[in-house]
Amino acid sequence: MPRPLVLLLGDQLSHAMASLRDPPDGTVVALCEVAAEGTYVPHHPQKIALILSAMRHFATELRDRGHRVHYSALDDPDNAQTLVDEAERLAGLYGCDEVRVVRPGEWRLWQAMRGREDAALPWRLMEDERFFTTPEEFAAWAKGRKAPRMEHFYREQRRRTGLLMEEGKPSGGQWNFDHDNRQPLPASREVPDPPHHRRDAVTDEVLALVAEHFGEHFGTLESFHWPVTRRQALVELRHFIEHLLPDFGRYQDAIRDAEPFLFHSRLSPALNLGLLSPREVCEAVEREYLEGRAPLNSVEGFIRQVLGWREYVRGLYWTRMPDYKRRNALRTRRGLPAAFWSGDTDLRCLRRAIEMTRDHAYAHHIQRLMVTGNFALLCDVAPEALCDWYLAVYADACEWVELPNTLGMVLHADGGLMGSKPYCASGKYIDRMSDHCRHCRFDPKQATGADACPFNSLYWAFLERHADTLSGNPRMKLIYASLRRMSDDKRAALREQAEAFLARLDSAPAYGQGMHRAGYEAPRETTP
Ligand code: FAD
Ligand code: DLZ
Repeated sequence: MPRPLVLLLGDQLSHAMASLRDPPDGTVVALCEVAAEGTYVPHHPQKIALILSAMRHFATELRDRGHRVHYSALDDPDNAQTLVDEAERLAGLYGCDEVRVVRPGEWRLWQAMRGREDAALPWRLMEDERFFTTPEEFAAWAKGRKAPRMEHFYREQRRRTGLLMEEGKPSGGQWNFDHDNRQPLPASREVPDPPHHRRDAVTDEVLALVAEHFGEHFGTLESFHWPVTRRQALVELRHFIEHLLPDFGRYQDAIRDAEPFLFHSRLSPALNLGLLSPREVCEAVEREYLEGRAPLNSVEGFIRQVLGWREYVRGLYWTRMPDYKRRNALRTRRGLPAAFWSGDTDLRCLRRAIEMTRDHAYAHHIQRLMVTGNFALLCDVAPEALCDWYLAVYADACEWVELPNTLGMVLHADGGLMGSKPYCASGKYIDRMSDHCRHCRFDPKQATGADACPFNSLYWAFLERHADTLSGNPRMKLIYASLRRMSDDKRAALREQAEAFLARLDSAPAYGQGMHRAGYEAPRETTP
């Protein structure tokens, strides 16, 4: 009979993990806080606090369910401070003869663990069953397809799962209701406040620990509000369904200067950590449509994100790594703009996206894609610089989902695998979808001159610079035709304006050192 040490990672906090099934007598379940995971990129302090607090709460749940649990705290004197070393140290301590672990969410750990499958103390890697699709199933679907597009994958997923299907046909007669989902948010429309979770002693202790050990990282801790238990995650899900889902669709692409969350679910951290399963979330959302409480455009829009995009990016990640991470189709080389760490920029939209990121470890999808992402794309920021930033700063960040979104969707660095064209846009788009421009010193209607919105000249100069790679793309034909129709003088003026802006753009020192210190104050009163 094997005597395993089951290593549960900080984003594997589900009782349904394959490694917890039918544990032989003497199994030890280990959760290990280690410095290496907190520093391989400078994670936002809220992200670290979320993971450590959720791990500590989950360890208690495991003990309550009768598991024998070892919890390595970050400041345990014997802690080996890397996941592999600490698991092997504990296996020795408890006389275990193998280490069991479910596929981690990042290639670097997968590789390190696979390298130990034949070691004297063997590691057994198991599949992560929390997703609708395994990497093997994704590979079978993608096989032989020249362009494995998300939309085709998504339809297949709908057929496979039966979600939003009626008699073999998509509910409402269409697969996709995106055309209904692009409305700006009227100024008069109020947005419900997110739920406030009770901060217990465990979370308070973790917040203090994080402030002490990771206080130099970018990001504040004061507004920490993430759900750290399944119970709290279920409160978030209920809140989303009751207060936000009906408007999720129509305002999905909207941005508001003063509000970070709008009608977004904020469920990604709970989903990625394992506190909620994607299946239960999709089924709960589908029920709202079936029972007439939410419109189809919202329900389909949400299910497409979770059943479609989320699974699709994971499939791409696991079937394309490690080469995927080295892709740089536009051959860009600029370092990360310093403003990504300091927020110090006159571009109001960029400033607000970075401030929200700093204060909440969150920015919604359109801010990530069309503000910070679009800006980095137009400035030719190198994939590795931008990917490290996104991986560090969001509470939901994990490489399997961050990398395809950043390298593929934002930077088009995978040559068009994730998206058939780059999501580049001028200031006009930001003006249409947000109220930022009203608070900005730049004018989105001007392309050159001292008051012109920098997104405008950057946009045209980007298209001109990358014409060799992009002008043949059928989806970019119209825009390149507009560029060609411009007079030479106008093109030259746009190019000069963009070049002057880029020449003034500072690159960040390594990881924004000294940019910000995350403080932590005594606990405030919170409502349950
Ligand atoms: P909602 O808008 O409420 O969407 C519902 C759910 O759909 C999300 O919780 C998420 O699970 C899923 N989802 C939506 N869009 C995507 C997408 N493009 N890819 C995968 N899942 C999606 N998401 C992460 O979970 N982790 C990341 O590290 C991450 N990095 C990103 C980096 C960039 C550059 C971009 C453009 C997007 C990234 N996303 C990432 C996807 C998306 O922005 C977040 O999932 C979303 O903003 C989370 O907020 P929410 O839960 O309120 O989402
Ligand atoms: C992100 C993170 C952090 C900050 N700390 C820990 C930790 O101390 N222990 C742990 O098991 N996991 C942590 N994580 C999450 C891991 O980085 C994550 O499991 C891998 O990146 C794979 O997804």
